[in-house]
Amino acid sequence: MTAPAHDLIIVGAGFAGMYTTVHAVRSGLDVLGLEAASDVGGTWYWNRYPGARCDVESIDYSFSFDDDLQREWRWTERYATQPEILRYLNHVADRFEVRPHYRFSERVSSAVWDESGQMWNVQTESGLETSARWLVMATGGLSQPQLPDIPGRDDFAGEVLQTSAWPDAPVDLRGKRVAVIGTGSSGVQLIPTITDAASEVTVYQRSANYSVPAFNRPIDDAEWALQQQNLRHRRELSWNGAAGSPWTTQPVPYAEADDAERAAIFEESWTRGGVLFAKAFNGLTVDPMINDAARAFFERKLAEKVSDPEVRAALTPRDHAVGTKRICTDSGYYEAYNLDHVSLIDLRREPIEQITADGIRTSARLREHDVIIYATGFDAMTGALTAIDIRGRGDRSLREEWRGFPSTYLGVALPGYPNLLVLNGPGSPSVLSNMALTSEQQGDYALRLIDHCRRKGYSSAEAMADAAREWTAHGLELAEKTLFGSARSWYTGANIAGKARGFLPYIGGFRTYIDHCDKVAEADYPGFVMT
Ligand code: N01
Repeated sequence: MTAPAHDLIIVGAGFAGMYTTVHAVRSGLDVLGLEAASDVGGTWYWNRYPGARCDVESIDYSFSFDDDLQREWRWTERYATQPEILRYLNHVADRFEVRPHYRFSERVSSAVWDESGQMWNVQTESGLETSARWLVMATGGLSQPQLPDIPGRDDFAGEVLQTSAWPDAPVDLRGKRVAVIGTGSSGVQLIPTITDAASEVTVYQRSANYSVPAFNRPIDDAEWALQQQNLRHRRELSWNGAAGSPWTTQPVPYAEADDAERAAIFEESWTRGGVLFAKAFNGLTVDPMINDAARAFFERKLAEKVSDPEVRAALTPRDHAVGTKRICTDSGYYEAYNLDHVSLIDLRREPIEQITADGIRTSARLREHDVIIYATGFDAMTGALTAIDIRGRGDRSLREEWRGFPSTYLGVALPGYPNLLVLNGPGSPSVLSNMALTSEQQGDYALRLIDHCRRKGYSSAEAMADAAREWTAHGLELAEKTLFGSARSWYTGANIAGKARGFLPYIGGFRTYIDHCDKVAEADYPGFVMT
């Protein structure tokens, strides 16, 4: 029987992959990391578009495992820009000697379980073949870009850009007529940053989104000192919270507040910035009455920002409740539409029919462009895994199985795929939480399971189908009690034609999820078969 080349292969060098690599090496495992990009960074490597920033505060969106790192890395803004986060991840890679364990520019194409050898045989697009007892997929929830299937897409003769694969070299938009397709978080962040350079910006919007200003600001020395002083407490709140950040919903129940109090709480939550608006009242994404009040508040804010009533009407979300698609976090998004050279095309009234060599033809007319920017999102949560030909026990294909809704145990383990551990996978809190901390929890959990098997002399661990079915049903049941399912969002697979529908992340809260995971580990892993 051939022995595996490594104890562990980790795919991906973003937050989760890097964390797991550092700790796997510390625990004495022989680790090979494989990363499609030419360097570390994951999401922050690829999404280099102007305006890209995190919508979780920098002090929270950073690793918590090393006190010296937390003290010594000085964030400069409340919400860090993509270049700053990428610098941070490079610093982490240097500081903890991550790179020597990775092979970069290696995109994994297949992973096949070898039953007799109890190992995964892994191949990359470049032809690299290797193997390991354990395979950890740290491939990210928003890493498989999705380009719309518009007739003539490849006929455009001008420049084509994609927010999720933005070039490293500077892009010069000066004097150009730029089209942007997509108004999710990426489009909303990008659009106000290109209006100075471009001679025309035409935004093609299919659905209006809720966007709340970031209220970003530099962190001065006094604020930094205070953050450092409170860091331990802040981290405790984050680890014990529902979304991996110290923020909680406002304490006053909606039903007990009068109109003036409600208005004040909405205002306060608005100025917290971005996604935190959804935390105005407990139950905001559950109770349609509270949600309607949030919507009315939002619409009043929009009216203050956008002067043209027709544009304002088009920018008003009509098809989903507040917070059921991720709220965008912007800096000057709506205000951009007050500029004469920025126009909004409402695709609900005027759908795109074709892309031609010269531009974009809608049902109304052809508009000529020099550049088209796609900000059209991702095949979220499952796309990066189904892009790889993963074959489990008996040659079963993950890609085929996940044509249906993905069944996972704790979001981490998949029945039929022994020794394959997914970090931030469907059925884990992932994108509903602070990914810096979920990555630590997920990496620790994977390594704890591996350690358990090694100590007990097991060569494989596999989730039982019943355990996965129950966990998945539990997640879906929790989601059904909320308003989330009503939105056509990437959370539910609705943004991808033909994708099975259902709420993909675990919505029961970060702390509750950790407790579930710990309970399973402490009871010696019921729901797993170990051999
Ligand atoms: O992608 P999206 P994203 N014709 O799927 C439109 C995180 N993130 O990259 O809504 C025309 O949200 C689509 O329209 P519709 C964050 O979690 C965070 O912007 O499907 N339009 C939508 O407007 C976020 O939620 C930050 O009707 C088409 C847009 O493209 C997630 O990543 C920044 C179309 C896609 O929006 C994804 O955000 C960036 C078509 N054929 C990303 N197909 C921060 O702020 C799609 N669209 C931290």
